Amino acid sequence: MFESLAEKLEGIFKKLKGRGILDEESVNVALKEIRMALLEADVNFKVVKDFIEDVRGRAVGKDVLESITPGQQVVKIVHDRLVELMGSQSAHIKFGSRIPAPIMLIGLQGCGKTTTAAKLARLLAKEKRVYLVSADVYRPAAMEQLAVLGRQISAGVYNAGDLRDPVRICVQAMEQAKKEGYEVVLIDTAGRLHIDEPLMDELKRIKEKVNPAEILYVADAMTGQDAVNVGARFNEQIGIDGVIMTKMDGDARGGAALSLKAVVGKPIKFVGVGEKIDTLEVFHPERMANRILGMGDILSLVEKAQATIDEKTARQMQESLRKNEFTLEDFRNQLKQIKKMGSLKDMIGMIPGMGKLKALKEMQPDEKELVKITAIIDSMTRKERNNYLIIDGRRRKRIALGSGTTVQDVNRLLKNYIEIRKMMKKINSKGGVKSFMRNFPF
Ligand SMILES: Nc1nc2c(ncn2[C@@H]2O[C@H](COP(=O)(O)OP(=O)(O)OP(=O)(O)O)[C@@H](O)[C@H]2O)c(=O)[nH]1
Ligand SMILES: [Mg+2]
Repeated sequence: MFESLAEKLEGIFKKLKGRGILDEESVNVALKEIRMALLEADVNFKVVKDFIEDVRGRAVGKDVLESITPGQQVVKIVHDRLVELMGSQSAHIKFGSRIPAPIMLIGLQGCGKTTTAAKLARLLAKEKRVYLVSADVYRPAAMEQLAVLGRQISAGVYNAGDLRDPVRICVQAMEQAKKEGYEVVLIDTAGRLHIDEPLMDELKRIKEKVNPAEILYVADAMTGQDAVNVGARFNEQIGIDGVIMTKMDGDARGGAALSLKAVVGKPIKFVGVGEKIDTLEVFHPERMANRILGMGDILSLVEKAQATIDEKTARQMQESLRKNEFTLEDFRNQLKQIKKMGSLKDMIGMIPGMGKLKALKEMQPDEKELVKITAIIDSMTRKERNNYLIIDGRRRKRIALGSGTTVQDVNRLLKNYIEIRKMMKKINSKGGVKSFMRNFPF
C-alpha cells in the first residue's frame, strides 16, 4: 500500500530539491503533480483540493522562497499536512467508566469485523479481561468462527446457546460478562452487502440497549472511496467513534486511509495488516506520513532498535561517533546488534536514504555475509581494528588467511567500512538526526 504514491511523490520532490531557489512557477508545477498523484491514489477529490490549496498557502509564502533548502521545506509542509489529514495523533479507545465497557464493531460484509474483533481482543487482553460476543445470527458459521479465534487468545467467548435475537444476545452477554468479571466486551456484528434499513435498525437497537463506550467502524481499505462513503453513512445514522482500517497489507492505493478522517471526521485508530491474529497495529498518522513520503519509518525503527540494542553498547557507539571515530571494533559491535534485530534488509528499508546506499547493498548483508565480516574483523589485531589505515597488503593477506576468506573479501569489507564511516561522519555532523542516532547509532 502507498508504494505507488510514495514513488511518485519521491520523484516530484527530487526535482524540487535539485533547485537552488524555488519560484512560484516551480511550486505550482510540483503542486499540480502532487494533486495528480493523490487523485491517482484514490484520495477523495475534495480532500485533494483542500490539501493542495492549503499546501500552496503555506508553500508560496516568503519563508519558503527565501529558505536555503526550499525543496526540503515544501516536503516538510506536505508532510505536516499529511499528518494533519490523518488526524495528527494516535487516537486510543476510550473505555469510559462503566465496567464492563462494551465496544461495538460495525461494517459491511467481509470487511474483516470478526477477524478484527479477535485481533483487538488479543491486543486489549494484555491489559484487560476481554469477552467476545458474536451478534451475527445470520451467517451459519459466524459464531463458531469467533469462538475458534477466541480460543487462540486469552479472551472469553460468550455462548449464545439457542438465542437468535442479536439484541438479546448482546444484553445477555453483558450480564454474563459482568458476572464473570470481564472488563471489556467486544461485540462483533453481522455484515450486509450494502447499508440497508434492517441492518441500520438492528445496529441502532443494539446501541440503545448496550450503550457502547465506543462504536468502531471496520473499513476495508481495498474498497477505496466506497469505504469512506459507507463510513459517512454509518456515522450519520449510528454514530461512530473511530475507524479500524483492514487489509492495509493489500495493494489498495491508500486513498481511503488518507480521506477518511477529513470526510467522516473520525480518526483511524487501528490498522489491520494481515490475516493472522497478531496483525493489528495502532495507527500513527506521523509514521504513516513518513512512510508515504519515503522518509522511512524512523520511529518504528527506533522502537525496534531500542528494544534490542543494549544500552551500554549503544552508549559506547554514540561516544565514538561523537568523537568521529567509528573504528572497525565499533563496526563489529554494530553488526552484532543488527544480527539481534533480525532482518537487515527490513531495517535498512526503514532508514531514510539507506535503502539506496551502495555500500550496504553491495555488501548484501545476509546471515552468511555477517558471519564472514565478523570473522574478518575478529582476525585483526586490536591495533588494526582501531586504526584501519595501518592494514597494508601484508596484513590483509594474514587477515584473510586467519579468517578463512580471501584478500578480495578483506578489501571489500574495508572499502565498505570506509564508505559507511564517511557517511556516518556526515550524518553525525548534521544536527537534525542526532536524536535518531542516539537511539540507533548506525
Ligand atoms: N490480508 C488481510 N486480510 C484480512 C484482514 N482482515 C481481515 N481479513 C480477511 O478478510 C476476510 C473476511 O474477514 P471476516 O473477519 O470474516 O469479515 P467480516 O466483516 O466478519 O465478514 P462478515 O461477518 O461476513 O460480514 C477473511 O478472509 C480475513 O482473513 C487484513 O487486515 N488483511
Ligand atoms: Mg463476521
